[in-house]
Amino acid sequence: MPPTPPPTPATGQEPPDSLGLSGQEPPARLGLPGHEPAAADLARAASLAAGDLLAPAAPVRLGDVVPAPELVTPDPSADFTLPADAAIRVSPDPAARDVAEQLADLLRPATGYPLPVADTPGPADGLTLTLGGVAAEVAPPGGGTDRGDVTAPIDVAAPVNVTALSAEGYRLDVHPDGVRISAATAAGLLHGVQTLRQLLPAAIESPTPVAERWVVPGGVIVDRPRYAYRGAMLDVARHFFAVPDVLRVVDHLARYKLNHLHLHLSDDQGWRIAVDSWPRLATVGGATQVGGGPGGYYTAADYRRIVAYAARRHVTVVPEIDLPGHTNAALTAYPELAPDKVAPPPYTGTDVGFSYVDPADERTYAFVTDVLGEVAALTPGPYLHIGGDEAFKVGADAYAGFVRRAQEIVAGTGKTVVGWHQIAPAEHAEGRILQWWGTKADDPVVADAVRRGARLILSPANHAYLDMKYAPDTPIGHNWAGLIDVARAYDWDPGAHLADVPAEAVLGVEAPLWTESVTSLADIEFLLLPRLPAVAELAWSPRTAHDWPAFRDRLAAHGPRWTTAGITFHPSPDIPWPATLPEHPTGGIPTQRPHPDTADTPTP
Ligand code: TNX
Repeated sequence: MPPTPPPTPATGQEPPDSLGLSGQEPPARLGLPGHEPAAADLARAASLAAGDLLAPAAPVRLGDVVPAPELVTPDPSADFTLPADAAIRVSPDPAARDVAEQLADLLRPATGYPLPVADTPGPADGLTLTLGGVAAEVAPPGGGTDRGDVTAPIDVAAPVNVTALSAEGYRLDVHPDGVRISAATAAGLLHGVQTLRQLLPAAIESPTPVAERWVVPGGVIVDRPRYAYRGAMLDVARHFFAVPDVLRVVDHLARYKLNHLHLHLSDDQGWRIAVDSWPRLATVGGATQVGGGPGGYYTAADYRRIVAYAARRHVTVVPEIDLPGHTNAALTAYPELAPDKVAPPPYTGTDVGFSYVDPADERTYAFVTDVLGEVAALTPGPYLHIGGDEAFKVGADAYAGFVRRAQEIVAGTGKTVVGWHQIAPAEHAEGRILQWWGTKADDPVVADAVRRGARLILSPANHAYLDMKYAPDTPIGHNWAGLIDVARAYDWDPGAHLADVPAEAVLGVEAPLWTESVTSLADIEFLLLPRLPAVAELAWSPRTAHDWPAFRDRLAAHGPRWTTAGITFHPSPDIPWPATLPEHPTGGIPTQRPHPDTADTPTP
């Protein structure tokens, strides 16, 4: 008899730190020698007993991964069962070792196994992470990033062909004695770890030990991303979210191989990052939010913590300071920046387009230089986002002049400038990136900016905006760009979406979450899941893998994983969730409550 699975762990509570989901670095590990709870011993004994029995097939199939891997070659005769005394062996490299530690942190809570990490060679009877030590593939000139066009097909017959993988690719080999993940970079290894996590039974998400046979389906996966930029945005300005909430969003990104977190750090309702040279931005401008709550802001230490936590998970933070519009909070703190030099009252509503810093005053450019300089100095990633959307009250020439100078200021910090696609008419700046959030497939002004050298991040509001409602009865969210159920989130092709834009101009895809009506971590997760994995698959998987019925089935298996981990999600009727979906305390739906009127901003 296989061991009886224990009851599903309680859900809805914060998962323990050791699961890597709460945003806290763990103080102590379950399953470390000397710290093992009795339940871990029980789990181990049950697993050993189970190993003596005729092994049933692995519960997960090798191809059941989101986002879909590029190449999957199952070998049902090669399933691997993780033994209680398995070790994790890793190439002697600090970044690879850190990935191995993260793998151990992911597996220890549910298995209760010690899973020591060793960077010495040993028998290949456990989990092995091998850093290929080969040069990462270089993108071709012209910014081409859709590696489907630029690299040779993967040769699965080659022993460990990491040279064919892009910078973030990996190869995962499962055979009866163990699992080997090979990659050219630590980022690739971590993506392989996320795949391995999904190949284990759903109970691996349990924060406490579970009696389970930890079987991994046999065969080989070779995988690499379609786009270099795969992201999500969190608006921490309309409502402020404390550091642990942001770290948990990073965990969700990493789980689905997304590699950029765009933080919308300023807007009319709040300024969310401390700036030493203009201190009142945070202390005065950060003191409220939509609906009039207390707001908040990140100190430099808070922001560094987010950046470091993300970096460990190979996620790059992209900070946005929205200019010249969406600046009411800044004007409450420094009225000298306002066109009429009068401090406006704090704004806690949800209208847009009414505020702006004075583009005709040199003091404004001193402010922009100081702020962007400080944010750049805190940010190791290559990008600085200057917003640029909905400055409705600034004339076209003054706007273009402002953007030109802001772009120069960013260049002076050594960063690459990103802006919402409204900056398109302004002069080209070397390497600039436009984030397109339109709803029509034809945008001649943006196509022209691309001809002048701009690259694009695609966030079509009618597919990728995670603040849109799923359905008319969704309790939070907007509908100005339409309703976005999971099928709609999945139903577009970033490589062919915008007319007159060549595929190689597309750097990648981002799913923004605006938070006018979003007030808690549960709300964030409810809107993110299950749509974020749909966006992730568009950004990561080859177009040839695009297949709604298959995606829907693969995604369904994530419901029990989220519930087991205590993660809220929308149980969308598009998805054939397993009948045995563990009960979530709130049914996964945020509590209905009065929320700001989401009757919506104008269509772009
Ligand atoms: C438009 S998209 C905005 C935001 C709102 C959002 C609500 C963009 C660049 N600007 O200011 O929060 O709609 O969906």
